[in-house]
Amino acid sequence: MKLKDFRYDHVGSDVESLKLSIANKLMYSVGKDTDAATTEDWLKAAELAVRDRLVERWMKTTRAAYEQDSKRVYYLSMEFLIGRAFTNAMLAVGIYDEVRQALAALDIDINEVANHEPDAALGNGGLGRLAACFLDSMATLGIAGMGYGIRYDYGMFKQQIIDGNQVESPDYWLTGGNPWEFPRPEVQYRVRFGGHIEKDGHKVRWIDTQEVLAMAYDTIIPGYATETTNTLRLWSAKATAEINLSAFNQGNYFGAVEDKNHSENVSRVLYPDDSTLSGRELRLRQEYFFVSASLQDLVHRYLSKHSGFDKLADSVAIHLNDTHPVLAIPELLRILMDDYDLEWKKAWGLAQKIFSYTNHTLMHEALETWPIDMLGRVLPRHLQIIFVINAEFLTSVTAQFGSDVELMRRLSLIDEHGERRVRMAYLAVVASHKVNGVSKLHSELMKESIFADFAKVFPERFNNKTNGITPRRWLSQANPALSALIDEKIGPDWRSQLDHLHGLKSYADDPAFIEAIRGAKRQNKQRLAAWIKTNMDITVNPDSLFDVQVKRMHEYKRQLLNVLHVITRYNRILANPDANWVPRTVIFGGKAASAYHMAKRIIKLINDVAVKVNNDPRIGDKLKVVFIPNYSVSLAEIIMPAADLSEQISTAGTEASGTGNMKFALNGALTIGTLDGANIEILEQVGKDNIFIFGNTTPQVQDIRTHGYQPRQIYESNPELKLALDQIRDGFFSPDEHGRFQMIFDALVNFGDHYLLLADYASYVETQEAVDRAYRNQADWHYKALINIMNMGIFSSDRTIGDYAREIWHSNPVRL
Ligand code: GL9
Repeated sequence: MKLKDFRYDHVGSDVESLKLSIANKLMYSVGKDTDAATTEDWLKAAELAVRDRLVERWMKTTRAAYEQDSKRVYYLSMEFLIGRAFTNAMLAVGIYDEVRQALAALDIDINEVANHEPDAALGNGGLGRLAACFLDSMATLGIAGMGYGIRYDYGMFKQQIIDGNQVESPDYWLTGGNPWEFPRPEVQYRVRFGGHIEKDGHKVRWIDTQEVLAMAYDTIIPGYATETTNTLRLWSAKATAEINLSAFNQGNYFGAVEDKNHSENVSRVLYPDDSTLSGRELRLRQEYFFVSASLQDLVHRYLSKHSGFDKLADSVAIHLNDTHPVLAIPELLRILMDDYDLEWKKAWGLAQKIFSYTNHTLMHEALETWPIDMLGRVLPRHLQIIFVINAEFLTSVTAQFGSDVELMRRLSLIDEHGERRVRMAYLAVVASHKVNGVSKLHSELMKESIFADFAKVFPERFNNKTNGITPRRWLSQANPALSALIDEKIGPDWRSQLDHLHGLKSYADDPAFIEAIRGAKRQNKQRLAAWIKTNMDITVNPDSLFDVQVKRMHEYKRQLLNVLHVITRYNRILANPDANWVPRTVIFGGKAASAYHMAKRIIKLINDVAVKVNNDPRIGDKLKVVFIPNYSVSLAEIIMPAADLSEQISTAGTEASGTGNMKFALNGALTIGTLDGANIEILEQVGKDNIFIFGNTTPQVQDIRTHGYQPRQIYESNPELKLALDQIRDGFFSPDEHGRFQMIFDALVNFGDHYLLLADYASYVETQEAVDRAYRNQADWHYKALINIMNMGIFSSDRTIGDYAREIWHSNPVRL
């Protein structure tokens, strides 16, 4: 209904209006007096005031997308690692200074309140953070994009370091309420599990199911410097019956709430896994839960504007962020066939036009498969649909390639080795019109390895979309010092046109500008040093080289190689204390999956090495080691701008892309890295003189492996490496428990060193020496930093999303 005289107060964005709004929010929404208001209360009041400035645009975007019948892009992802929203929202609307002044007039420091906002940590690492950057870019580019995911009650666990060990505790991020979300109790869908199927003529009925309700919560996603404002819709599970009344009436209160709690578990907690997934049924249920609600929702939205499904593929694109949402494929087919009576052929034709899929890793453990038994028990109708897809697919392959039993076995959606399992990545490839990798190298390797046979069957499907990062959060918000310098020279437009950074080239020969770049870096290093002092009581020297490796803890990322260099440096300093050492602070951060013992042991080793090095009076400022606990998006915003050196040292061929590598370089850190993932493309942009590349290349790694790699020989023949490894083994860093790191020694020396650390050690240490030499010439170092900054334009997620929109989704911006 359109109300003619519907009026509301348009909220102004000048300091006075904001001040009044904040006061009103504190009073009427938070319900606090200024005397009693805590920092959290002021934060909430300010957030609600800022949120009001988004709502009008949000309505406008939603209305325009509907009226123009814009093609919708649905980004399905199990993870959205958004971080904080407050500062991002103010910068997007362009009211940061006004809010700062309004708060100041109320005697409140904007930084103080902003630092009280909890992170929305609904993701593990790069994959989830990429999804968050993509939402930002879709909104900024005006694409009618909507994210769909799960509203986990508990996000990524909190990491404490106690006695050098990782200790996990739950992250109940919703305790103080979440002002950025709008609960939509009127938007609920039934999601069914279990039961069995029954044939009724040619109709299939799925009956005797258990049900849970999915309720929508909408989060506003502001575009930068545009009115376009999109939605992230997250689903929360609600029991279909509040409590079991008859149990309750019989006095069994706990029994009465048990069922309710059980069914609501499906959205309780994010799986804190990096690639290795414990194949638990709850995870399968989570995946289906959000996919089913999302598909019902988008079909419902489509039908509010159309009758019949002829236009579905023109109106809807569904993107699968990794294999986690792949059940969307059989779910769409089920809805179209069982609920709307479409024929198989028609439904399948639509699906193939609608779905596209991104692969984010080649790691075997991360390629999801589900046992047929489990799938048949939890989702019998979907399993049956998958069998039909497989049969049709294999028939078409036979028609094209003749009957080749081996080929069929390799291509089948069902893995028949041992316990039969469904290969979700294969299902994604067969049903999608486009399949992409996330860097040039990864996209090539994908076609040679996991999808080699599919690349022959569907050569036109495979393509590359190199990842990107949003310059709003990762430069403008995280690094005000550098942003101000850039603004002075080329104006503010780089925030939405990152390639404008090329314009800094005119200042590359201006010593005063290089000196200013150095000053901004120094300021950011002081900011981080202060954080470390306050939170960890460690003093670090801001004039030392900040050498940083922050990312998930994983053997393939080779934090251990970094440790081997630290130990070697320590030994060298002791052997030659009076040499002119470049002082270094080596900073680590990252979480280990809770069941990943080796990764946790590596954390302990880093901390034991830190204790040894930091307390050795002979070392002083020459070397410090810091493990920053609880690495998160908001910590990354402080850490990355402070880095001089960015450690991107994965074994060549293992890191699909990396995105931290881009964030560091954009903030003027030089990379020390292997020719892996997007490092290769960073090298292409900055040139070999402005990056430190070392180690074996992907083909060399393959070669070493096929010719029988002998890490023990390398260990025996390199005295410095041998010393470091022996120290690790013999309790030099763990005098309280000598065998603590035997497993690490064994993995590297006796059990094959799967990630080739020893093969790259010499080259890495040598390249670290080159880093020292370069750092001695500060003017030249910061010149190189500028070359990095200047050439990062291509790594804007706006470029990435522009490519997806043009080449995969075929979507155009909404006109406002
Ligand atoms: C990852 C890759 O490992 C990264 O190299 C890549 O940059 C990102 C985004 O494409 O995806 N794939 C993956 O499973 N994770 C990645 O980071 N893991 C996590 O997100 C924990």
